[in-house]
Amino acid sequence: MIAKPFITCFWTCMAMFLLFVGAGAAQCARGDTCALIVSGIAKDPSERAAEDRVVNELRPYLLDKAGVEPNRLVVLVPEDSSCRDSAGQSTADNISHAMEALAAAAPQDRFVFYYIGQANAVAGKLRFNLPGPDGTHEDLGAWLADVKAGEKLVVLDCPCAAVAAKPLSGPNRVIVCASTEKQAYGTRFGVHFVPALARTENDSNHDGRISLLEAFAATARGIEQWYAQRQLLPTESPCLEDDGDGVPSERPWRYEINGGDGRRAAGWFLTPLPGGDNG
Ligand SMILES: [Ca+2]
Ligand SMILES: [Ca+2]
Repeated sequence: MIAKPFITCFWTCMAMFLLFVGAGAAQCARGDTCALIVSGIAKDPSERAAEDRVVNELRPYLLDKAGVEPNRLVVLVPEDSSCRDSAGQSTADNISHAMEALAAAAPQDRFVFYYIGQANAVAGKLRFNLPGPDGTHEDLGAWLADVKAGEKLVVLDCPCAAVAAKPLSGPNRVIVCASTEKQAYGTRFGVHFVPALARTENDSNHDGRISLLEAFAATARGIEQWYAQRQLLPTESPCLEDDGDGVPSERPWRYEINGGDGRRAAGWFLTPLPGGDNG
């Protein structure tokens, strides 16, 4: 008789194998978007539930609205996530494998990395709190360097996120941080940001599409109002870096007046044009 733990382990390994084969088998075609969603450890069940809601909303947005092919989207979550049945486990090793599988994207492609979960800053390094060993922003930087997609969007929906803004910044990159370097509390960024990506009233320049910058601006307003309504001092100040100098701005929507960050995000759309062009 075969022991039950062996059978469980066998099917777990098979599921992981199929996940990564699926991710790697059909690499991005011309002008496509590849995406990796990683949910790290949550500090309590209510934070876990909030993170799962964001993952559960972001995944269909990417598949249905942004036109990401199912085999070009990888979702990794911890064991205690309610999304676990349809996702791999978010260990540093699995993130590395997923990045490798998606790395062969063409220069015309775009890559989206979204981290949501706990993190902390130790000795100037942002540490993503993952099941098993933590990952650092240095690990993420090395993985990103191998991704050949020409445009990269990195969303760090976690405490102390801006610690990673400078080391991860670069040409053709938009780095979205849910918090400044000193803000060490859990973030609510994704709860506002993911719905904002699809909310038509956020099309503030009335061009028929919601840019990354428009969604970011709506998110910053939503977070400010959330704290004001509860008469709480905000513990998170979202900021965005896209001009390559490594210094993020908390008001990137003022780029036409102030210069600096915001211009690239204003031209970044996750939803393709009717003809399929991302431009
Ligand atoms: Ca618009
Ligand atoms: Ca900047």
